[in-house]
Amino acid sequence: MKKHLISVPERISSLKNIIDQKNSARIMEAHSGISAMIVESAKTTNNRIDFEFDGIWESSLTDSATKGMPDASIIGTESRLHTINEIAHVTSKPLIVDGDTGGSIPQFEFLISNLERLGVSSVIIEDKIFPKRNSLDSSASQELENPEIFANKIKSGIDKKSNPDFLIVARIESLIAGTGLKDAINRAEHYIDAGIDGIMIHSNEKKPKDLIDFAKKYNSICNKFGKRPILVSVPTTYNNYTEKSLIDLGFNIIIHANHLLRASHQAMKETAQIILNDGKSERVDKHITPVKEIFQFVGHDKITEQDRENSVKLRTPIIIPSAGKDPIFTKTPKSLIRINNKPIIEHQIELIKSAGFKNIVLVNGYKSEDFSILSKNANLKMQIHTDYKNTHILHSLMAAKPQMDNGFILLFSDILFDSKILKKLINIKSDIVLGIDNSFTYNNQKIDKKLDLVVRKKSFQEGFRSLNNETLPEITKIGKNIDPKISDYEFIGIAYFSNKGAEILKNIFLELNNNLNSKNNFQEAKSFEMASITDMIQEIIDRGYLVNGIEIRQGWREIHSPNDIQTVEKEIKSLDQA
Ligand code: SPV
Ligand code: MG
Repeated sequence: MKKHLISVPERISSLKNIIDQKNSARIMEAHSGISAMIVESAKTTNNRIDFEFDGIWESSLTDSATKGMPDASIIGTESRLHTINEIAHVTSKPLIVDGDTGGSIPQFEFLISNLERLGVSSVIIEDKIFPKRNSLDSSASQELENPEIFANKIKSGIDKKSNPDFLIVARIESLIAGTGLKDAINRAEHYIDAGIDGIMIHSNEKKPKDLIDFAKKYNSICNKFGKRPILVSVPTTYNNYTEKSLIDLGFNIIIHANHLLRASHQAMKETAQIILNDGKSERVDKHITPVKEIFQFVGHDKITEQDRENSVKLRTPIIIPSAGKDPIFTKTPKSLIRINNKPIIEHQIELIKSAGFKNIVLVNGYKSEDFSILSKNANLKMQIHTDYKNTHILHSLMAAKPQMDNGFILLFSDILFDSKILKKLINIKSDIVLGIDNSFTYNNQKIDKKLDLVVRKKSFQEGFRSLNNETLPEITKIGKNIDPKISDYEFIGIAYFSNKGAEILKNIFLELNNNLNSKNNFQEAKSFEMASITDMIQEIIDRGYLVNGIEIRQGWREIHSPNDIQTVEKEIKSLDQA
């Protein structure tokens, strides 16, 4: 599940913003990280409009019950803050916290500063005496606080809050304690006068006549003070009232205060019972969430994905074939051409390291002694390809055959690239993946070389869907002699071979190497000895193996001519200045 990032001040203001915008908010209870994530991810559609809950209620009843305790001021502030923190960490919607009585003034002040620190949008405190009893228990004795004393607590809270958008709501318990509507109105006046941001009028009746009367009178109560604090309802017992009917009565916040805890209690009880009865758990499978879905929901998949990525990075070498003499840069091996006074290979090593890879194999041949300047590089292994004069790049690559057991990444010696490309390649679950770019199809720049062009498989469905990130193109043709008009991409000189992909490559290479008939006209090359890597990839495709491409849009440069050096140096300079 996606977790959105939101700053603490933004989150505090988010409830007020919602009410300012639409005058009402629908709030759902949560008592743990996972239940809060369920609230946050719940969605429905009505008349093509999407609906979600506007925020989360952190309830004293359900937080206490989750800890196996009654809701009677037993679970302390520290423990409640622990739950709130857990919820705040995995969600981003507004949080409203049930502050019980708020305790003494210093305790209330401590609570407020902690709630603001955690990004909570609102606290509701009830005008009962500590230790309070849950309001839905009509057998409990409900003792009310003196309204003046409670109003003083409100004033201290308001002085204490540092963010003006943090809403302090006073919860009137007159209809719970049986002191009636008149007492409720009197208390409302005290609390509004004290500067409260909202009033919650509570009732545990199924037909809450006094509560409805209070709501109807609320505007006229407020008129005297020239302001209308928001009005809050918790319709647990009068739940035949729709949110809309309560909003029509003037309520701004509707809180469904305990339903997820009650739902999970029922489901847990039934599940435990069935397993106890059956002596096995098979029968509950259809009633419970599959482990895989829980993994996905709490982000376990991301962790295993990360682990896989790290271990692939540790064991996958990057092989850079750089043995031949370049037809343009004839004086020095291509890898040692300097860009901003540093050999390309050193730029490549830096990029590879920054992507988290540890092993680099450089195959050299022509002027191999010149590579001694790199001997201090701990991550770099040199592989000599002695027969570089009579062979081409495929044979240089295959000189590193012993390093291919865990798969490898092929990197051409003349490519500078965005290090994210390497990460992208290894995250594809395919055995042979080529980095491919389609910018040549719309780049009008004059191209002074023959590109390694790529054609992808076109399928019947393609007319109906556009190609997006999730669809991996399957490569059917690759080479320099393909007509650009029918080509879809250019191969960027970076490819991934899994251990299975490397096995396919090694076997075909071995077979061709031992087969005298293959020596002539191998794919686009004059002979197998002079084969390029794209010739070999075409051979792999022709033999029926799957070769995929991953679209890379820009983020790489090939150093083909002295002109390219100037361009890249300019680009690096402008990046450094930016
Ligand atoms: C809670 O959810 O803890 C409340 C609402 O305070 S009630 O249970 O109705 O008192
Ligand atoms: Mg409560």
